[in-house]
Amino acid sequence: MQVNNYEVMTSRFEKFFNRLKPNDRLAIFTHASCTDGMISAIFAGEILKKINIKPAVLHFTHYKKEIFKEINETIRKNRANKVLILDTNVDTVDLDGFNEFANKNDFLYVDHHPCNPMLRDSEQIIKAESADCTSWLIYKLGANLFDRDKWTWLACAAMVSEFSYDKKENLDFLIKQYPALTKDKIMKSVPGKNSMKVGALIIYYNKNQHKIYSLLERGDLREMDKISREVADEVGKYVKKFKKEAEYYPKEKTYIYYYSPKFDVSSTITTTLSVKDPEKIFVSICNVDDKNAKCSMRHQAGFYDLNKIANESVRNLESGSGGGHRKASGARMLVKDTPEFKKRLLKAIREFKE
Ligand SMILES: [Mn+2]
Repeated sequence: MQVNNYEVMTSRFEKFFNRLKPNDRLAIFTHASCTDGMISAIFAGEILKKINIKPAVLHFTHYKKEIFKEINETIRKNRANKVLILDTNVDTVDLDGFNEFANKNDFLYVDHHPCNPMLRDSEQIIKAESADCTSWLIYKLGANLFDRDKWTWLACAAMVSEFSYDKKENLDFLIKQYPALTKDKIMKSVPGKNSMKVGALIIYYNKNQHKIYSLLERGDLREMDKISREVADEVGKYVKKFKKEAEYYPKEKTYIYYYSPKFDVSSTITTTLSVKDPEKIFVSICNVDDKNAKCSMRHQAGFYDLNKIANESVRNLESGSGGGHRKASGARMLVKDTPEFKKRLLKAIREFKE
């Protein structure tokens, strides 16, 4: 059940942190590769510093069907007796797993993804509306628990990246901090730029979440600026190379480019190209590691349904998965299957023109 009352939420939040004891072993789970997941964990860490508790483990995780296998295993390995779950939508992805976990553990779950209607409300759950991103919730509900002034800039960056400004009260809060900010030019505002910088850190240190955590925790803005410039340069470099080096299929109006950027910027690159040339289909294929490849495809004009096309192109491929939205979609497959994937992709494009 979604909770909309901040007094109720604050009381649940404070109760959890107030019952932590110095010798407790706390496991924190948060959403990996996500600005909100990362900033939520930083704020929780600041609260814990205040009460002299060092978490036994901080674990970054992705949504998946059996997420509680991973959570339970991590709890067991780290002998944790208290658990904090942030921004991970676990009630929707694995409700059975959650219910079983909830019976056995002392925990707090803070999240803002649409609530599973079957989720039973409890003192240990804070499920807020979507516009109240998890970082914002911890910032707001933790008013009595940590020195927030130092962190307002980062809370605002999270709010921009999660579209929290769609709610009037949240937009008002942002404007109070940054009077020049307007909703239609929000990405040009200070928190808009900061959200891009945090996003660049997440792309750059893709596989090393703890490194991102420590940079943000230290507030190393110099390093952040440097990295976001480097990420922007890498995007710029491949946007230029793409049309020159990609294979072009005139009948399918499709560019396919197989390349290896220094870090995972392929979705930004394909989006950038597609916005400029909306009638074409842009396809990036990049290796994730020696065995696995990922593809991102974009087509703005809407003559093709990329969700269907991505789905069709990976059907029955070993470890293949694909889908997304009509204009923006993605797929994963084994590196050895990329030639077959390309063949199927072009065939699906020919067949699914609407
Ligand atoms: Mn979130």
